[in-house]
Amino acid sequence: MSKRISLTQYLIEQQRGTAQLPPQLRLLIEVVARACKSIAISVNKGALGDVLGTAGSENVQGEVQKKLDIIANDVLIEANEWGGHLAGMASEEMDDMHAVPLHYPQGEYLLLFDPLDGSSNIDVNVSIGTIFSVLKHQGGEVSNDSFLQAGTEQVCAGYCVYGPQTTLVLTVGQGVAMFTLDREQGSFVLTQDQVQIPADTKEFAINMSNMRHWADPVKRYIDECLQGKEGARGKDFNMRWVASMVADVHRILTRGGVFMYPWDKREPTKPGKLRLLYEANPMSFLVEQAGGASTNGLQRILDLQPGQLHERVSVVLGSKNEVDRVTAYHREAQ
Ligand code: AHM
Ligand code: MG
Repeated sequence: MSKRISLTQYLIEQQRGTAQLPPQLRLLIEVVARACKSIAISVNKGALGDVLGTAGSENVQGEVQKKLDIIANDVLIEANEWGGHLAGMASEEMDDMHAVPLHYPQGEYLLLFDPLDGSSNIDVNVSIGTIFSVLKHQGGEVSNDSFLQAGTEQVCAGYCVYGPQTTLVLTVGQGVAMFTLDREQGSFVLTQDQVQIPADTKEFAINMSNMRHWADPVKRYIDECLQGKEGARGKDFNMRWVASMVADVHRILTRGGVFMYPWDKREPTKPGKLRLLYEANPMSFLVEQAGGASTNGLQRILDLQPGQLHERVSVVLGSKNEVDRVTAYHREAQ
């Protein structure tokens, strides 16, 4: 049997190697991974752990919170606040950022997360996940504004998908690595390094029920895919939509594809459904590190300067040639 590399060993090698991963960042990643293991245990218990159903509250975005949204949020906060590696945290489930209590040492990093992405899939036993992004605190008193940094400033991003396997996917800016949770050993084991997304694909992911609300460039792209071999693209396309971004992006990192959650006419003043800081940015960092591309239809997502903590954004990401095509259609329509 080939030698197994644990997440800890991988991170220590990143610390010694060209990445020169700072020890505080290594600690942060290990703590997030530990929190994900704990969340995975709750997810796996399901109805037996009384973790399904709604919590009877709403988050700042007016979305009904599920019990597991809150459990996952609490697990991430409790795991991360005392280690001395963070200055603050921000989450989809909290209106404002959470400062590290003053009786704990203050660190130099900021952690953002969507504690449980794909909430509508929790109760139906379909893959869900945790998404996270790490920034450096630029100094001064930590506030919501401290988190308003472009995605290019991320020093680490990743997600953990709770599916048939629990898989942690990570980048520290040196490519993308995947780790599978060995439940008997209780540790994440490296199962794929230097993940690459093929530049071409025959698979798209979009919520087709919103078709009548889409902008013309999105309609044009999907119409051409649907025309298949007989149409402009000259090939048949397949469609997948899990409704958990984590699961859809995981498929794209594994075998290619294009994922879109575009702006649509349902709520024209909203730029999109997904949130820039803790959904689109970390996923865009991972996708670019794996050779893919990510735009809001016009601009590279990682270049966008956020104006608000819970800002939303239109998302097109995945196989480079398809993302370039969708982006070109938007630019032509301007
Ligand atoms: P959530 O963070 O509240 O779970 O919402 C984000 C999710 C994404 O994971 C997914 O891509 C999208 O919402 C699905 O939306 P829809 O229900 O419109 O298909
Ligand atoms: Mg989400």
